Amino acid sequence: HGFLTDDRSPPSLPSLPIIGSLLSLRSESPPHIFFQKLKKRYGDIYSLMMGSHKVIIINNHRHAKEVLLKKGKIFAGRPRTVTTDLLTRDGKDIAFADYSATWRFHRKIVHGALCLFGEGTTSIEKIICREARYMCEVLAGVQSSAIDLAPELTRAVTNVVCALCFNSSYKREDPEFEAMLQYSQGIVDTVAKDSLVDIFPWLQMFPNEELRLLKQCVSIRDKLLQKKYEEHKADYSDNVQRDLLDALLRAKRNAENNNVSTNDVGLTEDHLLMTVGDIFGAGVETTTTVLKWSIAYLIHHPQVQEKIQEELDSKIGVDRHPKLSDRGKLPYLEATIREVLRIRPVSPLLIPHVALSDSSIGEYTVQKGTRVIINLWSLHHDEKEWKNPELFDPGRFLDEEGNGVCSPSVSYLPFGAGLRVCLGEALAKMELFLFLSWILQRFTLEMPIGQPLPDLQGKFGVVLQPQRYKVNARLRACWEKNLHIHPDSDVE
Ligand code: HEM
Ligand code: PLO
Repeated sequence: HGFLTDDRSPPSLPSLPIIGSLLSLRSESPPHIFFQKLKKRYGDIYSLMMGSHKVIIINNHRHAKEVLLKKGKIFAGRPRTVTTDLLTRDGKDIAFADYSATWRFHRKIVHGALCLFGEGTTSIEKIICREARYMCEVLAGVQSSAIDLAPELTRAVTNVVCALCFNSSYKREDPEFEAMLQYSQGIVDTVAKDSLVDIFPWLQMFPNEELRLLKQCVSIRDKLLQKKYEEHKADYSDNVQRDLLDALLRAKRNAENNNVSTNDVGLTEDHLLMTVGDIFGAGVETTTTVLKWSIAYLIHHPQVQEKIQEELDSKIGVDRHPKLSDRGKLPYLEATIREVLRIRPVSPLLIPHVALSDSSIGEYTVQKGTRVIINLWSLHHDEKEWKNPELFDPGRFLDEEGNGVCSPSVSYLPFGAGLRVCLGEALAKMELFLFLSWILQRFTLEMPIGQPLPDLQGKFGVVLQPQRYKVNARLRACWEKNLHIHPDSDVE
C-alpha cells in the first residue's frame, strides 16, 4: 500500500483487439449498458484497447468530476476518428474539434450570438412560443387519430434553431425540411458510435455500406449549409446581425480587414460552415430526442401527466399561454424534465475526451493521448446514489414540501461539465419547458387503442433515441372552444 502509486494503470480488459468488435457486433447490449455491466467485474474505472487506442471507461461521479472539472483542462482533448473527420472536415467544428485556440474562439462566438438572442427584439422565447403555437394548431387538427408526433416535434425544434442560425424557418412539407430529416437520421445512425472503421481506420480501404451512407448524408448536409452560407454572404451587412451565421461572418470580415490570416485563427469558410452545422445538428437532434422520451414516459405514467396538468391548470389556467417566467411556478414539470434527462441521457457516453498530457485519475496514472469515456449512464443509474434507479419518478427531484425542485444526488450531469460542457444547455431547457407546457396545457397524450406502449430501451447512436411510437393527442375539455377564441395577444 502506498508504495506502488507511481505507475498504476486501471484494471484492463483481456483479449484486447476483440473487444472493439464485441461492442458493436457481439454484445447484445448497447455500449453504455455493456460498460455498466463490466463494472461488476473490473470496478468503476477500467481500461480497454480499441484497435491501437487505449481507452479508459469511467463509471462513477467522483472520477467523472475529476476528469471534467478538477483536471478539465488536461482532459479537454477530443479524439480524431474516421466518421467525425468526415462530418466535420477534420475537426473544424466545436464538438469534435480537439482543444485549441480555434475551438475556444468558436465557442465564444456561438455563446455571444446565443446571448444576443436572449435580449434582442426577436427573443428566443418569442421564437419558441411561435413554434409551440403552430405545433398545437396542427395537433388540434389531427386529434383522435393515432399519429407519430416526431415529425411535428422535429419541425418545431428545427425552426427554433433555424431562426437562431439562419434567420429562416420551414413550412410543413417543405422538401428541404424533408431532406434534412433524412440526412440527419443517417448521420445520427452512423457517426461516432465506435463503429469498426473508427477502431480500425484501415478498414476504410474496403467497401463499407455504413461509411457510404454517411458520406452521402454529409454531402447533402454540406450542400444545404453551403446554400445558406452563399445567401448570407450576398446580403450581409456590418450594421445588422440577424443570426449566428452573421456573427461568424462578421468575425471573418474583421480578421480579413485586419489582414489576419483566416486560416491561422480558424475563420475559413470550412470553419464557419462546420460550426454552424454543429449548432444546427445539435439543436435539432438533442431537444427533439428529449421531447420524444418525455412523451414516451408520460404515456407509460399517466399519473405523472395528470399531475403536470393539475399544476398547469392551477398556476396558469387556460386564459394565457405558459411563459419562461412561469418556470419557478411549475416545479413538477421541471422535476419531470430532470428525471427524463436522468433516466434516458441524450448522450450516455458524452463525447470521448482525450488526455492532453500525462496525468492521473484517482490513484491511477494516465498517459498523454489516452481516451477517456465518461459513462453517464452508470452515473445516472448508480444504486449507491439513486433509489430504484430504473424507476421513472419525477418526485425524486422535488423538495419535501413539493414546492420546489432539488438535486438529490451529485451523480447527475446530463449536459456534462467543465470546459466541454454543453453549449446549448440554457436553450435546450427553455425549449423543453415551453414545448411541454404548451402541449400539456392543451392536450392529453394517450395510447391509441390497439397500439403497443412505446419501447423504452432506446437505440444507441451518437444520441440515444427512442423507437418510433404513435399517440393520440386529445384536446382537453376546457380547450375545445378555447384554442381559437383566445389568441394570445403577445405572440404573433
Ligand atoms: C456538448 C448534452 C442540447 C450544443 C454536449 C455534451 C453533452 C450534451 C452531454 C458533451 C459534453 C462532453 O463531452 O463532456 C446535451 C443535452 C441537450 C443538449 C442533454 C438537450 C437536452 C444542445 C443544444 C445545442 C448543443 C440545443 C445547440 C445550441 C452542444 C455543443 C457541444 C455539446 C456545441 C460541444 C461542446 C464542446 O465540445 O466544446 N451536449 N446537449 N447542445 N452540446 Fe449539447
Ligand atoms: C446530429 C446529426 C447532424 O446532422 C450533425 C450533428 C452535429 C452535432 C452533433 C449532433 C449531430 C448529435 C448530437 C451532438 C452534436 C454535438 C453535441 C451533441 C453530438 C451528429 C451532443 C449531445 O453531445
